[in-house]
Amino acid sequence: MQRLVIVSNRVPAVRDRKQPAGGLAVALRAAVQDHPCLWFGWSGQQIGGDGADRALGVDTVGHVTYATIGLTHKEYNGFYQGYSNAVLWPLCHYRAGFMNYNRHDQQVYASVNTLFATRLAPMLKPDDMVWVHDYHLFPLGKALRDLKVKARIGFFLHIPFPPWSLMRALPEAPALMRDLRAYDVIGVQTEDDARNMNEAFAVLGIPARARVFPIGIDPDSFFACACEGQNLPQVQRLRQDLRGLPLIIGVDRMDYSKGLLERLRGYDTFLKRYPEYRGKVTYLQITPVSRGSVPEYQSLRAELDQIVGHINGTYGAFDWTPVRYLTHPLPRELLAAFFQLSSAALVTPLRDGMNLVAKEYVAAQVPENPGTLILSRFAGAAADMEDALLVNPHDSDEIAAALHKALSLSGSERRVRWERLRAEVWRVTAAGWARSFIAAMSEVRTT
Ligand code: GDG
Repeated sequence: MQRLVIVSNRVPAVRDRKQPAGGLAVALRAAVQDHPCLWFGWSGQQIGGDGADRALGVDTVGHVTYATIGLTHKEYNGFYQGYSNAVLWPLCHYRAGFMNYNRHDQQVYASVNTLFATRLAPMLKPDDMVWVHDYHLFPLGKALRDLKVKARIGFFLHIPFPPWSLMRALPEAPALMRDLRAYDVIGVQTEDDARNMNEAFAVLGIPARARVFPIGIDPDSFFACACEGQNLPQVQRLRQDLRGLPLIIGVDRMDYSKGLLERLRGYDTFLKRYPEYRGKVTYLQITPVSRGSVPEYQSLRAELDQIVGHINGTYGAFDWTPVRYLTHPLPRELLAAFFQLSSAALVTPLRDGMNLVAKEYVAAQVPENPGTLILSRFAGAAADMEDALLVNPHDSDEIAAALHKALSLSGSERRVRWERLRAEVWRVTAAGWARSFIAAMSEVRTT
């Protein structure tokens, strides 16, 4: 059995290695169960000094070996906060105006990729399948090839890939595209992303390489989690509090790509335009703070605080809070149970590679009384979830109208929409995603 080597910026924290907490770790669980596996990446720790004597942390759980290194403060700032999160992230989410570009951070980004390659290469065997994840590591494949690594190397981009006319705002874009030639397989989330990336390759005279591998969730385990969670005391308290009135839910990292301000404006418009819902509906927005030291994220938080205060101050009553707004994460089981309790979910990113919350919301519903998904047309998930109420997340009137529709649909209309969405969420799963990417890597001939 060939070994799978996963490389991602973050590696599941030690406490999560038996039961991964979420995101990438959950999606890859199926893959790591089928193969002996080495998982390499950043430990999440910042280390002092210049990193010359940094240690490799090694920990084995079952048949997965986790190997991690720390990053110096300079590397953390330039590679992670700087070039990855303040240049590549906004650009790939079509927000070139939010780019905070400087050459120093770009050099640190390149050097951390070289560092990853230098520490990983000695651990690799020629018949390994190396699977590199996401925008932090665009040049890693090339850095590994420079070190004469012969193993198969694949790359999956979790976030969108913009059109070349936008991507070329990045001074290194042509070099980045050329570096991608080092990968044997390149995967993206949607047809749009593949077309954009392949057009960029074409401009540079590089053969089209990007293929579509949409990511999914583990819907059976998420549904089980949502059902088990119904017995949690917090869920029972929320249910009592609601007194049978509908709950609308939103769950997103605090990120400008998620369309949170626009969504709250949509809810504001909803309460303005449909006053009969005042006091008759509650919106719960769970928004764990993320990347809190990047300036754009700090100003987003201030604006969110302001608009939530505005809505609650304008429409609230002594016994009714229109928006319940949390900025800390909740346990997965509670989240899943809250999804099941909600009549509608607002998933309205301005851009999103896929958006797993949309799929989790569908997976959590019970067939007798499913809730309604309101989904942005600009989430990758929208490509295969046309039975959601699709909205333009910039249009607060459309969000308001969708909320009104979601809360007025008959039981049979909700069930018809949900059953089609359900089929889709069970068709494209995390396990299937991992299996098809690994199958594509296995098909590559090695010399
Ligand atoms: C990137 C791409 C792509 C959120 N709050 C809590 C919590 N979460 C969980 C959700 C979901 C995950 O985090 C978020 O996944 P998304 O897909 O929605 O978004 P990103 O984090 O931006 O992920 C995205 C994804 O990669 C996979 O390829 O779909 O487009 O941007 O699972 O439930 N989990 C817990 N508490 C919270 O408060 N436990």
